[in-house]
Amino acid sequence: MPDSWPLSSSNKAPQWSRRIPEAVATVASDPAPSARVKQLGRDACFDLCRITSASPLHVERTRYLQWLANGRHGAMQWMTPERARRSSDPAAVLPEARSVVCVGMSYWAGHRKHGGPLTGKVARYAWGADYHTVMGERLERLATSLRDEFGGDSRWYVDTGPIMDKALAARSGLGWYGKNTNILTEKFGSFVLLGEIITTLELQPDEPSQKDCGACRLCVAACPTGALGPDYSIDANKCISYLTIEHRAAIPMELRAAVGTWVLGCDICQDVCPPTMEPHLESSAERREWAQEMRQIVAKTPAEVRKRANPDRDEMGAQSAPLFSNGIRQEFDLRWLLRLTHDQYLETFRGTAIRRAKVWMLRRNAAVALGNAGDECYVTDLREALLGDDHPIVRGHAAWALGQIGFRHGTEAAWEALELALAREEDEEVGREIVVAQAGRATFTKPGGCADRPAPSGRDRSY
Ligand code: B12
Ligand code: SF4
Ligand code: SF4
Repeated sequence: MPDSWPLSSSNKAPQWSRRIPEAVATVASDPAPSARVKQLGRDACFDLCRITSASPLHVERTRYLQWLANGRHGAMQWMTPERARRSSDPAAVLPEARSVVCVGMSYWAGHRKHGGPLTGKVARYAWGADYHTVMGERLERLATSLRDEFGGDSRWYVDTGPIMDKALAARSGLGWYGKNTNILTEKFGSFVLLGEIITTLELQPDEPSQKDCGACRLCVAACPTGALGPDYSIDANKCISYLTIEHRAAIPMELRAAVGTWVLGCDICQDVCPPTMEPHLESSAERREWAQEMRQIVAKTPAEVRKRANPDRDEMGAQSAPLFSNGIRQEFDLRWLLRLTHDQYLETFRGTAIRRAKVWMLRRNAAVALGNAGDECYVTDLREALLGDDHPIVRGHAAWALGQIGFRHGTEAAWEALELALAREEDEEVGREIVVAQAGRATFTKPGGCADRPAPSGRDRSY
């Protein structure tokens, strides 16, 4: 029990809060406990805390089922109609549920510092410690405080179970649905991770936000794979985040060029979002610089967003310091990643959200990024992966990357490596990848190379 109790002059919790049986604890009619709940949310180090009822999310359920029926979930087999039904009803996980306390934690950790062509980019949410752990500890603390002060029963989630984090957050007014399909908040934009406590306490619900994206559709225009529809929906099959983290197979060939040098997740549709970036742009010079960068991204300029002038000025998000207490990993040396061993993987990524991707997937992603970086100096590394990696998908993607480099520069060593590998390769699928990669050779007519030559599958968004 904390020292101060806002409703009681005696600084003690009212006795009724302890005597009320768990399932029927009600504090709804008096708005003060809701205010106290939010205070407890702040005490538990959440940046945002709002309340919604535990009633089912009918509209969202219908949209979710439709989304699944359209196959938008790709190969995320765990996303089933049954799960959609459960996820859209808090009572499915706690039958006596009355309210949901929605929380948000900003994960802004400063502007991205671009390390150059040899590095692969990591999405911001994974720059530090695993948010499931950091937020999980805080949710546990908040749930305990709620039980201690008001009684009741509860369950908490932070992307850890069948519950629609975004839909609940939107209904609580914590933020609103953006066309990039993330929840945008007034203070931190969409760089906010979400969690919630489903509780039997009956609390005064907050109103949803009245905000929306209006006529803006920058994220839709900027997404390099065309994954975002104009109707607030995403096709996960095309999303780089899905392809690099969730997709446990070969990345479709026609999407590889668009993946660029992302090796884990993607932030493009948030980086271009004005309400997301505005809170983090502190001077008019920064705003101008951002606007210029965004114009480049939307125009699909292949150049990396340039390094910012004064990276040290960047600040952490309000309550997110523990996420980054062991340092920030926003990019990886691609050569290192391409050779990543299981031991290195376990050691380097212990306690991070990066572990969601398997070790071979990170090597696969590194191969794609090296192919897209397209520099001849990577041929030796890719050759080694093509001839020696124990995972066929990594070998196949190394072949693709060599084909990209060969096509761009006419690098003889790239063609030789492919030829040698074809003679040795026993896996049929890898053999096919090699043959496709070799096809670029026939169309290469300019020995000596031309760095400006577009990649064969290009950055065309017509797929
Ligand atoms: C599956 C999943 C993914 C999938 C699918 C993404 C998606 N947008 O659903 C993939 C792998 C692609 C993904 C990627 C990312 N994810 Co994710 N992901 C999830 C997860 C586990 C489930 C989401 C889900 O149920 N999707 C299914 C669809 C049907 O749900 P939906 O988007 O809510 O669909 C709604 C809209 O389409 C809307 N809608 C449809 N029509 C209309 C019309 C109007 C007018 C309106 C308003 C709405 C609307 O209604 C639908 C139903 O509510 C959640 C955690 C959770 N348990 O909720 C995290 C979660 C959504 N992810 C998160 C993050 C951080 C990311 C990434 C940013 C990571 C990264 N940088 O790489 C990217 C963002 C990509 C993107 N643009 O969305 C955060 C988002 C936080 C936030 N502020 O919104 C979540 C909430 C995790 C968390 N607890 O913080 N993710
Ligand atoms: S995360 Fe990247 S690929 Fe996915 S929708 Fe956003 S911009 Fe497109
Ligand atoms: S970029 Fe524009 S359309 Fe997309 S989420 Fe942000 S405000 Fe909405």
